[in-house]
Amino acid sequence: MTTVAERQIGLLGDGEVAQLDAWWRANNYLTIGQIYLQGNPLLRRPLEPGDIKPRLLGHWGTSPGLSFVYAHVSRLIRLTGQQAIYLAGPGHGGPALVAAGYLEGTYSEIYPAVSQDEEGVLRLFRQFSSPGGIPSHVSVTTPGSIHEGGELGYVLVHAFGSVMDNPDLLAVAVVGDGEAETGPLEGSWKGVSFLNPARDGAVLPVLHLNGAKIAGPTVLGRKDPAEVRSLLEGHGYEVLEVSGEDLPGMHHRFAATLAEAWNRIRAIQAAARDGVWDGVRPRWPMIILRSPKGWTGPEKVDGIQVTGTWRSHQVPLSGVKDNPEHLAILETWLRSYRPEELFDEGGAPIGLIRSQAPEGGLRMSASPYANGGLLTRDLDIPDFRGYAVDVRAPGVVYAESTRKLGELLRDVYVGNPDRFRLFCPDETNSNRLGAVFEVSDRAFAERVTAEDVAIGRDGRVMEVLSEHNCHGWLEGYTLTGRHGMFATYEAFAMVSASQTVQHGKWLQESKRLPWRAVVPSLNVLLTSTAWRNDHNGFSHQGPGLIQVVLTQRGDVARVYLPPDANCLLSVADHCLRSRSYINLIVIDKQPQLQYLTIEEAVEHCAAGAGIWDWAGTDDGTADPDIVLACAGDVVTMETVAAARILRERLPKFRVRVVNVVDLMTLPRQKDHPHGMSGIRFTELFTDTVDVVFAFHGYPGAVHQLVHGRPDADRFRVRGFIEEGTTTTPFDMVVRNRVSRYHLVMDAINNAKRLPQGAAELKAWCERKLAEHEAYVVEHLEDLPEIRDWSLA
Ligand SMILES: Cc1ncc(C[n+]2csc(CCOP(=O)(O)OP(=O)(O)O)c2C)c(N)n1
Repeated sequence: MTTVAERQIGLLGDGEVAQLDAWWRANNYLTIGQIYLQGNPLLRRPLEPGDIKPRLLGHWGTSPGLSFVYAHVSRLIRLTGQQAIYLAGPGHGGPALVAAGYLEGTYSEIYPAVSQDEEGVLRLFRQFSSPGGIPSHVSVTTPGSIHEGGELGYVLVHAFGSVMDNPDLLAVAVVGDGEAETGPLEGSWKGVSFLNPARDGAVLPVLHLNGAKIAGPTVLGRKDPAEVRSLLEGHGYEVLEVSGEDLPGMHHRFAATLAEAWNRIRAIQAAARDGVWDGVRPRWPMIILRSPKGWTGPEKVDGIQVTGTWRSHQVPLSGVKDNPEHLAILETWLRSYRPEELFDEGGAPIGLIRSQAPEGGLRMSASPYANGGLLTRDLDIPDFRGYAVDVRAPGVVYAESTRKLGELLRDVYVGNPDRFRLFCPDETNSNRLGAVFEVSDRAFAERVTAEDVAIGRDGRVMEVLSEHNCHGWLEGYTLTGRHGMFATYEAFAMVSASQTVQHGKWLQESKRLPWRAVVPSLNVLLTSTAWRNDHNGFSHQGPGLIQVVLTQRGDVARVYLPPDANCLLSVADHCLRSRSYINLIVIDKQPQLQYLTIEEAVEHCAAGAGIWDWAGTDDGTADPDIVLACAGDVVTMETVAAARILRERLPKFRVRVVNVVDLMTLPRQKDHPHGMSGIRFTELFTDTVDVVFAFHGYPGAVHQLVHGRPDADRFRVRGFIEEGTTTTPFDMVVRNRVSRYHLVMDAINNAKRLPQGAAELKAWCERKLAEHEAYVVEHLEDLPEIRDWSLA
C-alpha cells in the first residue's frame, strides 16, 4: 500500500475539488435520471412529458449523501491503494450505487448492454425500478455490494463480518439515522469489541445524520450532538464530525476527516502488526456526517420545503408527466448538474470523471471482496468418520451428538486458521461444542480478567449475546468468501429469522447472475431444542425456524434433522462443503440414543430418508399395516420405542419405521430438487397405508411437504403443538401428544387391519400415560423405565 502523508490525503487541490465535484454531479444526475427518465437521457433537447417514466419510483433523499461519501472514499483508494468495500445501510439509495458502478465502468463490463454511451445511459435509466429491470435497492445485481439494505439494521454486522480475517480490507459502512433506530443496528456498534487489529481489517462507520426517515425526524438527528457523541464514544469509537451543505467547503472538510480516520486506522493496525500493541481495545474512528436529506435537490416544491426534510425521501417531485410546473422544476434540477460538461459527444462520462475511478479491482464496484466467491478457498475438512460414535447395535448407546460435532469443528479450525469461524450467542459450551476452545479462544477485545476462560485477543470463536450480530457477521464472512457456522438455541433462532429469510433471498437472486461467484453456504445449527428445554420452560420451546426455511425456495433451502451423532457428522460435512444454501441442521445437545454406524449414517444421509428394518416388524413382503415415520432426534426415539411396544405386544401387527434426515426429500421432485421420486416415495410410505408421522417441529410443516403425494391425507402428523412448560423431558412429548404411547394409539387407530389385543394395548397406553403423570408430579422426574430406556 502506498504511504501517503496525512496532509496530502486530507488536503484537496483545486483540480481535485473539480474532479470530485464533477463525479458527484454526474452521479446525482444519473441517480435522478434513473428515477425519472425514459427518454432524452442527456437532455440534448428540452424535457418533454414523454421523457418521463409513467411510474416514478426510487429514493432520492439518501442518495446524494451516499454518493458524496463514495466519491471521497474512491479518492482515498486512488491515493493509498487501500482495498475497500462500500456498504450502504440505507440501501434504498440504490440508484446512487448503480450510478457509481456505471461511472467506474464496472457496470458496463458486467452488463455490456448498459454501454458507456448515450444508448447505455438510456438503458441504465429505463431498467431501474421497471419490470424485468433492476430493483430500486442496492441489490444482488449491484456490482460491489454485499449488502442490500432493504431490511434496515444490518449494515454494521455485515461490515464487521466482512473484515474478520481480512487484514487488508476496509469496510466503509454508511449507517442511516433511521436505520440507527433499529435494534440490530444499535447492538451492532459493539463489533469493535471483537476485532483484532493485527489479524482483521477495519470498519469505518459513517453515521449519516440527514435528520429524517420516511415521514418524520430521526432520534439521533434531533438529539443534542453532544449526546450522540457520548453514545458513540461509549461504544468505543473516536468520533469525527463533518457537517454542513456548503460547497466546496464540505469537500474540503470531508476529505480532511476521512484522511484523519484512515490514518488513525493505519496507525492502530501498524502498532498491532508490528507487535507494539499494548492489547487495549483501540478506539477505532468513525465519522458522523450531517448533511441535508435530498442535498442539491429542489429546495421547495409547490411552496413547501423539500430539501432537508422527510419530503425528499423518495420522489420529491410527483406527477411530473402531467404537471408542467413540476416538469420545469425537474429540468432545472437536472440541468443544475450541467450534464453537457459531464458526458462527451457520444454520451460517455468524460475523462475527468473516469479518472476518478481507482484501478481494476480497487474500484469498490469491482472489488473481489464484494464478490466473495472469487476468493473462496475450499475448507480443509478432516474425514468426519474419524469422530464417529461406536454403535455396535442400534438404540443401545447414549452420546451427546453435538460434542462429536464440536470435535470435528475443532479440527476444522486447526486446518483453516484464516477461513473458518463459529458464531454463537454465548452458548458454545452449553451447546457441547466446547472442543473448539482447545484450539481457539473466544475473540474479545475488551478487558480480560483472570477469571475469564478461553477468552482473548487472538481468539476466533465469535461469541456475542446477539443472534443478530452472530447471523450478520456470518453473512458478511461468507459473502466475502469464507466459511462458518451459526450455532444457536432453537427457540432464539427466531430472533434472527428475518435475517435468514433475507439472506436466502440474496442467495437465490445471486444464482441468476453468472458474474456472481458462488459463496459458501450459511450453516445454521439449531440445538438446545424444544424437546429438551424442559428445565427452561415455555419461552425456550419454539421450533419455528424450520417453518421459515421451508417456505424459502428450493434452490436455497435445506433442512436436516439428523437423529444421532453419526448422521450429524455426515450432514455437517456435507453442509460445510456446500455452496450458496441456507443449511438448517436441527439436533439436540443432550445425551441421546445412537442408532447408526458411521457407514450406515453416510448411506442414510445420502438417501435422505430410509426404512429402518431393525426398528419395525415389516418384512417387506407386503404392505405394512402402518408406517411409523419420524424426523428429528427426540421424536425418532419415541417412534423407535413405539415400534418396540407394538412388536412386543402385537407381534402380528406389521409396522414399518421410516426415518427422514433430509426434510426436503418429502416434497415432489418438481417442488424441491431434493424431492424423492414418486417410486421411492411409494417404496417408503406405500400409496395407501396410513402414516403416523412424528415430527420435531410444527405438524403443519409435514402436511405442507407431502402435499401432492399419493393420498396425502393419510399422513397423521404429531409434533410440537405449543404445549410447553418447565417439566421433564418425557412430559414434553406427552403434553404434545407425540409420546411413544400416543404413537402406539395412533398406529392402532389408523391401521386398516387390527390384530387381536389392540384394544387392550390402547388401554395399557392410557394407563401408562396416567402412571407417568402421577409419577412426575410425585417424583419430579421421569419414570426410570423411560429415563433409562434403550433397545438393549
Ligand atoms: C427494518 C425496516 N423497517 C422499515 C423499513 C421501511 N423504510 C425504508 S427507508 C426507511 C427510512 C430510513 O431512514 P434512514 O435510515 O435515515 O435513511 P435515509 O434518511 O438516509 O433515507 C424506512 C423506515 C425498512 N426498509 N426496513
